[in-house]
Amino acid sequence: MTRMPCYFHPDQLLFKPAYEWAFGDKMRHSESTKRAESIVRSLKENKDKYELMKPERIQLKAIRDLHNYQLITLYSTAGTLPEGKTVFPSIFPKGSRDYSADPTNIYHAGYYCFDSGTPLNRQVWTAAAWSASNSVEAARRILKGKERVIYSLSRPPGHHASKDKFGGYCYFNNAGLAARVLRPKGRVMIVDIDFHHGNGTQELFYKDDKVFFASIHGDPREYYPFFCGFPSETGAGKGEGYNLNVALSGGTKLKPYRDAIRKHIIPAIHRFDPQFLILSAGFDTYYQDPIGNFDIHTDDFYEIGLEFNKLNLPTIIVQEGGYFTKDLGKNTVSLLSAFV
Ligand code: SP5
Ligand code: ZN
Repeated sequence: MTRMPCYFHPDQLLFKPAYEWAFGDKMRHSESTKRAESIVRSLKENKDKYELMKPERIQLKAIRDLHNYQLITLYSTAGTLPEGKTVFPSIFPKGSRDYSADPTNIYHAGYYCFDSGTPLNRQVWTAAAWSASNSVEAARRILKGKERVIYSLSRPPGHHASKDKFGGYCYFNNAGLAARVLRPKGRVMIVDIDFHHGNGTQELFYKDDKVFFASIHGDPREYYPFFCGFPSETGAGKGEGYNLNVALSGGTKLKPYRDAIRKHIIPAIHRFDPQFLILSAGFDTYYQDPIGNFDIHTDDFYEIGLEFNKLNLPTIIVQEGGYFTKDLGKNTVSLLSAFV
């Protein structure tokens, strides 16, 4: 039996965001290295099923297929910050004026960002580039057809990042980069099961009829990212009908969650008839998660995984959120085990 390839690079751990600003308070940053460490530990405990591998380092060209040059330049500017210095974007220009920003000036970061929870420091570029390398390598490998399912331990996460903006702990859109690799070879379905709406991924493919984005998440009237993720957002132009949002209230348990997947997402997948599936897998739906507000338990992730494994598509599972670090590894392995 071949084991499931799981991509991860140890230099992803060099990035250690110390704190964040949220709802007016300064707090310990949720997106800690403990997250990846917990997952790596669980994968190693199940060596018979999962094979940890290091990716090739992503080329600038592959990033530029999705993100604009200014955003990339900003991260390399962050790479010149002194050790230990953190910059939080805090000025966010809005409206229709023709602003100009300079990505070589770190204090212009707010132009390329939409929240104050996503710090820049000397290590962010290295970690984000390796995080993206995992999903791109997974996509290239899935095209070879040897394995049907590959896992990308992407950390920092990606689904809030768009072409030209970062935020929500996300710098490069790892799932989007994988989709970009697969798209020339066939229709790509992205299903986002993170607690939060994947606003970045939605934006990237909103006008695209070759990449269908579906997300099931906490109702944005109540939860981050607040201003998008509504069912009325169905795509635009050629992409009209190729975007689907399912918003659920806080406290949702497995049964209504799975019913919503079966009622809304699975039929959309069958209609779209994709050649590839990318699962943006966040685990902040876990009942103990400090940020998410659903009532999903460890064994439930296996049940959720089964819904997608049944489709029998070439599948890339890309790590997104999940902040109850003690159980993150076992929750991840619970989901993955539905695919082995
Ligand atoms: C990838 C991902 O899951 N990003 C989530 C970004 C959420 N940002 C808002 C976090 C608000 C933190 N609130 C902490 C409450 C502690 N009780
Ligand atoms: Zn999330």
